[in-house]
Amino acid sequence: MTYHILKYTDSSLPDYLINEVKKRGEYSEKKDLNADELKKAYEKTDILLVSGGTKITKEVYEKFKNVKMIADFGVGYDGIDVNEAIKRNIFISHTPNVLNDDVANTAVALLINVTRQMIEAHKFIERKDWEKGSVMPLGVSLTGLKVGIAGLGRIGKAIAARLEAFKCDIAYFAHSKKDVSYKFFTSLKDMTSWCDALIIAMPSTKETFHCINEEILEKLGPDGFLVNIARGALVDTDALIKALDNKTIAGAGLDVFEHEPTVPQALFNRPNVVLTPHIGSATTYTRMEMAKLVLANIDAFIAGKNLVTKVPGTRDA
Ligand code: 8YV
Repeated sequence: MTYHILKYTDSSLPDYLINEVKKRGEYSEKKDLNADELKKAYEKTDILLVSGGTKITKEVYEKFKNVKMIADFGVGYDGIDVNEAIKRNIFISHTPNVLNDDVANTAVALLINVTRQMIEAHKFIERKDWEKGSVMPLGVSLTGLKVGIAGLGRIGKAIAARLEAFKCDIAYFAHSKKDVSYKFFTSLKDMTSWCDALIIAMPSTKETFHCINEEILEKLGPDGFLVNIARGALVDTDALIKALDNKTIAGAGLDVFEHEPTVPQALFNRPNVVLTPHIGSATTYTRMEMAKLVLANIDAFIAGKNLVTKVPGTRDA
């Protein structure tokens, strides 16, 4: 049988992945289809190629009557209505583990950037402030810095492992205690009161929506830094902007935003804010590993085998 595979994300996917997918069936991209072609695609698509954050709601399932598999190029599947997929007996794969290192590296890079004012330091030189005899304000050392990691899953653990090398004092917030020696908090509020830097590494769910709100930012306090490499929806952006305006917190390093690719102008040009465009996993190596895992999952589906990395709770072969 010929499989019909549709790229249903606006994010760019590696050429390698696209070329390999083309060898496995008839491939098209939503953005290239006119209304008529899209209608046909709704009828015949077997496999939807999506990426972290792509919205697959009940209405989308209603349109794609014959979809059998959703292959997510990403670890996060917050945009996918997983329960609806389970009801409809649809396979879903994602790409856990292979991106842990690079996402964790991004978190640490953002933490160093905000605490050591790297972007501001770069601008300081370009403005010739150094030449004119100005002095940069002192930075904050990672040595002994109390870092709270919200969510100690695969990526949270990789972040913690790196922070050990920086001699940080590490804590984590999770629902259950893990087999690690870091301080354990069952309350995000309590951990935030304790820490100097809060790193968000939790999945985005209904329960975690805007969990970083005005109250949490107040607990973080005027010497506290926020780093988010998870999902924009975890942070109440308006509350964050207010906290930055009022110096309620010291600064923020953000790789993810509520309405990507739009980033509120109010976050721009702040010496204590570092912004990156969702590049956590964006290295040649990791994107290739993610591509290979997507293909291994598609191949397992085609061969009628269990997926290699299915989304928890979804069906087996
Ligand atoms: C990717 C991600 O940027 O893994 C995820 O959940 O958000 C990222 O790794 C994304 O899936 C690629 O567009």
